[in-house]
Amino acid sequence: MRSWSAPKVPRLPGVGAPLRLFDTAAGEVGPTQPGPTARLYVCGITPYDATHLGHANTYLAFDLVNRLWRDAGHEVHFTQNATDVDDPLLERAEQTGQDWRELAEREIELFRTDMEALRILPPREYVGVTEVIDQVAELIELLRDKGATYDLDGDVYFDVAAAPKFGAVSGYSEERMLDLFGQRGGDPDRAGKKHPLDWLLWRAERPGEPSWPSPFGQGRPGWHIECTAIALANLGSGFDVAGGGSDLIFPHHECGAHEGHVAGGEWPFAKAYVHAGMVALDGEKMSKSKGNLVFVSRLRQETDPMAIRLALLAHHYRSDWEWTADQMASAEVRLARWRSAVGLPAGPEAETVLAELRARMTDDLDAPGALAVVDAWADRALAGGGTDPGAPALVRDIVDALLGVEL
Ligand code: 5CA
Ligand code: ZN
Repeated sequence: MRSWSAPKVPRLPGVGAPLRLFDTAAGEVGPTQPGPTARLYVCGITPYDATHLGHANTYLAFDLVNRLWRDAGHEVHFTQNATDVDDPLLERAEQTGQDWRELAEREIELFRTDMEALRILPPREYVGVTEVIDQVAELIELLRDKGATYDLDGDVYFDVAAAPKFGAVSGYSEERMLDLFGQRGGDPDRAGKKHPLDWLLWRAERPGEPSWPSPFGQGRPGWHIECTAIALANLGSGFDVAGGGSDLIFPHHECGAHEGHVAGGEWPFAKAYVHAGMVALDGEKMSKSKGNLVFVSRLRQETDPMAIRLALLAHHYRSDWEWTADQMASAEVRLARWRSAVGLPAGPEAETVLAELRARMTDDLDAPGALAVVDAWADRALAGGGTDPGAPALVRDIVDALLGVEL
């Protein structure tokens, strides 16, 4: 599918340090070690409703990864999917009497405009699952040939017993896995499965549901296998970062990692599994199924998207936090101060701002720390300190390149 258009990223003097990130599988912060081209896969939306602030927060986190890698001199190969056929999408289309394809297309288009407004760098490949059903089916065939699948009344399951390292991504106990599996699209209680955690790879056609031909009969892909297939086809296995919100740790990234491992023999499937925290509203995780949402498209009607970006950056990407309207007001104040400061004819020297911002951001994306660095410079500049005529323009470029905020 069409991706979205890219904002310009200014080149900064010198080269940034290697990016360190918290890897869920390792349970600690460690250096990312990409080759000349860093490879990034970020799970995309299930397009049955508009982009909310929780989505925006997650995509912003990986946009920072992208920007910090570029600043360190890497090219970035970024791939993203859109889950344009799945149960929640089909259910919403059915409830509202819409065609599921039209619903998906409309919400994907709105997502593109939200991402552009927030200045999220676009993926090189933006892939709808319905575009790659054959690739997904080929991957399932490969898993079948390795003896990792079985048939249950026409549905094809991954046999968890074929994944010797199962649990290595999440580190969760079996009890917790079972609990989350049931909550997040799995079917632990289905009769006839060999193990409750076995997951669906191919779902045989049900009446009234879309389906495609495959070596396993008419049907459609299960959820996890889509991302494994799209990541493998575009990035290959052993790519640098697999990303998403923390609700994807289990089962989605866990199952995907073992699909990739069993199919390709390489472990780990992604070198690091990186997860953004959950944004809540009124005490509960923002989610399309609960309906407690603040939409980016709605917020953009009354607010500068750069203030939205700043409001999100005020939280560390890994923390869970709650959205409140006053955060927007403080972000607007900060944006205005920064704009005034970079509009001055001179300011305090900015090389240390660059060094400090790089230090904060390469240390597991400490955006709140980075904002404090820019705040301090802006305070000094607005108080009349500093005589460097090049400083305001350099700060403008630093904030643009590393934080994605256009002043
Ligand atoms: N299509 C799948 C991934 S393959 C999916 O999870 N779609 S989604 O639309 O439900 O979520 C899209 C992304 O936003 C995922 O990375 C998810 O982890 C993240 N996300 C969803 N809700 C929130 C939230 N409340 N806070 C932060 N991130 C969220
Ligand atoms: Zn995914």
